[in-house]
Amino acid sequence: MGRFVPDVDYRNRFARDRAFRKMTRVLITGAFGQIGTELAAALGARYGSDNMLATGRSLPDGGSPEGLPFEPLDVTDADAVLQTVKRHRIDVIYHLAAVLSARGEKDPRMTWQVNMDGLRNVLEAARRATVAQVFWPSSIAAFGPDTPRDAVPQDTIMRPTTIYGVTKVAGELLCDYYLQKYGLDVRGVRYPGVISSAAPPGGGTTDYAVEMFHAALERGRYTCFVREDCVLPLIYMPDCTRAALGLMDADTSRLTHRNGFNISAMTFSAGELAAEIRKHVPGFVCDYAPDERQAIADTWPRTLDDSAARAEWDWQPEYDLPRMAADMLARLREHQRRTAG
Ligand code: AKB
Repeated sequence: MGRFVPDVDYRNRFARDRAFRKMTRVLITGAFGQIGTELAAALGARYGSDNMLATGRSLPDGGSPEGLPFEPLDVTDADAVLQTVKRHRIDVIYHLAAVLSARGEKDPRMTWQVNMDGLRNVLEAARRATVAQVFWPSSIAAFGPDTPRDAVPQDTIMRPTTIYGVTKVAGELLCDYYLQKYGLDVRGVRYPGVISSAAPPGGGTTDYAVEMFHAALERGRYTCFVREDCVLPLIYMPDCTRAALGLMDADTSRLTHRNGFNISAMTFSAGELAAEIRKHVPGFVCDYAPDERQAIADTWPRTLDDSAARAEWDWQPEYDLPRMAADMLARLREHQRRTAG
């Protein structure tokens, strides 16, 4: 029997029809990571908790986000990935399990296994189990020192110098390959550094932008591992979630690209972030002691041209630096109050 390839009608119905979505079964890998924690909650609200399967290597102390059904899953185990997708009759996969840039430099082999073998296992399982859609995030780390630093075009030189960046470029190409060869509807954006309140990042170069908030509230002081004038593109978690859902909902007929969409939200230096936090936390002191992560940051863009995402699926960020900082601090203070009380 021929393979079922979801056609345009299926995808459009899937994207627009709420009742149809409630019959959609969604798998998320890396469900307890920085992006996964909040994206899993948003997906649970959208598709219904019973239709979700949150996976990760183990259940964190706080339990599954929003109490979503959980199963352990090692994405480097191809058979386990395929069996999980088949057993749960998964329709859509959000594949977020990954090793980030700074940690990746400490163990390139493991980074390749998790990021590349993991992606291939997910795409292959999706193809074999006729999954309708896959979301896989790329990153600004896919660019390198030969890329223009400002207004980076959608299609440009991509020669990253970190193993994480190499897996992001290769991953974008692999996703396009599965689309062209097998008709697998796999979509993705190049995320800037993500700022989140619910779950911390781990092992990234842009982690300072989250650590600074926590340190400001807990100690009133932070030693930042990039320079005061280090400028990088960043995005706040609610925009990060909206980007994933917006692209997955996009009408296929409008998409010229499918993977590796540049998305832009905010750009600021570490010093500008510290100054913004100081408006809410008077007396906050930020010192700067750049380490090896500065060298990674120096190879990444400052600003991105995201006109393709705006034109093809109406991408529009909602948070700038002042709005993000106010919301982030309010959420962290609320969390502090709840855990103290
Ligand atoms: C990292 O710093 O490694 C990530 C990223 C920009 O992809 N946050």
